[in-house]
Amino acid sequence: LSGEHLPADFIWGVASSAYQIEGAAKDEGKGPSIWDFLSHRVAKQVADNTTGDVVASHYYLYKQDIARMKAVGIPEFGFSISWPRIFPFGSGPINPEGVAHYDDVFAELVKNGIKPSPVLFHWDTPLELFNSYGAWSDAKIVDDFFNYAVFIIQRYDHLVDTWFTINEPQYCNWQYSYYPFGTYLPLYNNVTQGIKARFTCGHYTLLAHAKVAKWYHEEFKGQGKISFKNSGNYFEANSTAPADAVSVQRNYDFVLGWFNYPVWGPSGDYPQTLKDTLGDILPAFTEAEKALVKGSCDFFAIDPYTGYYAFGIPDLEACTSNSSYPGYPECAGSASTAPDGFPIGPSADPAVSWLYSTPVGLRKFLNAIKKTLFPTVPSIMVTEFGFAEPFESQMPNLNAALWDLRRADYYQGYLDSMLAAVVEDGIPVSGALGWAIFDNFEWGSGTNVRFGMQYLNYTDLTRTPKTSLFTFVNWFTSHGPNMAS
Ligand code: GCO
Repeated sequence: LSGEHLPADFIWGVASSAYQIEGAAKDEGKGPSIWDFLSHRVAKQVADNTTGDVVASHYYLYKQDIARMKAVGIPEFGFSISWPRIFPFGSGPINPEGVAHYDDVFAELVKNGIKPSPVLFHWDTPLELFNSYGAWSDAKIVDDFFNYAVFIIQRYDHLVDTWFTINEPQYCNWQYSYYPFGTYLPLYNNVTQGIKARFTCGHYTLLAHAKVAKWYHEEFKGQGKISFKNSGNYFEANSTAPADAVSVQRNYDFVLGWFNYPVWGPSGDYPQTLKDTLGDILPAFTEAEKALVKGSCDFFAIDPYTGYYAFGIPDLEACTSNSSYPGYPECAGSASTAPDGFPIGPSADPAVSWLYSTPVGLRKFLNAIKKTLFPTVPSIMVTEFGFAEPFESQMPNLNAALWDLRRADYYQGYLDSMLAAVVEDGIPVSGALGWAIFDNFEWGSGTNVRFGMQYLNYTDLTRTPKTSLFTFVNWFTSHGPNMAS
């Protein structure tokens, strides 16, 4: 494959999200998000008690970050727009400082020849929407999200080829609306209520996405493509036992089918597995809603994050394909976690862990998506992939961290695997965004977990390129379409 190249219109670059890199959490008119609330709660909601208050201060340092991307030749930057920076209360008055900020970010990217691929929502739900009506648990969120999305798209679409409405709806009721039980926002103290909250959140998330997508294509007639980013596992039967094949399909139904069968399937409805298993816990689409959701994505986007990903709801789904596993068919398996606290799998599932999966797992996953799960998708974009070196925050000195050879090896292997899927298997992969351009706030794991291709000093905010940044960029130099080979 050494001389092989990706298609001429292949998109490559890096991905990020507002709350994880911007900082300036209370500055320049920004309203609070649910994550400002979560990360500041007294009970340790974040493993190392860090918050998104400062992180990389990308809000103030974006010009230098963009200059660095330009300097190494990165052609595309995936970033999310902070909804509460634009609408501090989620709806109603607009914050002019927030708008001016993103005007400048887009202008700086364009000036440096870097394509923006914005995500409208990456989990930082405006806290006011949560306080006033429960955010994603209520149909009102569909119109509030539409109002926000229309404002942003009308303002920036002329600069954008690729829009994302929602980041990883699979985490509904996990990361961006509320925690059903346990440590975060214990709104629900029983499994059924928690599950109902999760699938209600998912329902309104899908409708919110679809309403924007329909408007984008049919009214606004936008010139770009639009989709949402999935997070999901590659699942593989652990044996030839028929029960394992059934279990693998159930896993896919609960992780990817949940949102993508309505979009890419024949009916605009949820998979039968979910309807049979969940009963009236799963909201029902009206016929009009099915028509809205069906076909509402222009391409399939996947973050092949296959760390510990069982939903932990033992009585609802066989989330392991290992029928010989003592816990079968329950999900409840304890994820193993790395020394930095990041779940790394394998847990109850033989699912290939994102962190320690062999790169061939990505090739198999891309084949499964296109050849088995959603054959009608015209193309697939890998919208996040990366490696959290479990020992990086414990390194004795900066140089030890900069030699991130396992992350470099990870990118080399995954990119080769992706190329093989394109060149040898004919899978229509349209892009790849590495996670992440520099270390940042990893949600419940805090800043102790480092995914960056640049090392971030959280005290003086300096960014220092790691070995993996050059491995990542050089790979595209020899295989990519955007740079002379
Ligand atoms: C996710 C989010 C990112 C993560 C990244 C590493 O997949 O959880 O989209 O915000 O930081 O994927 O886990």
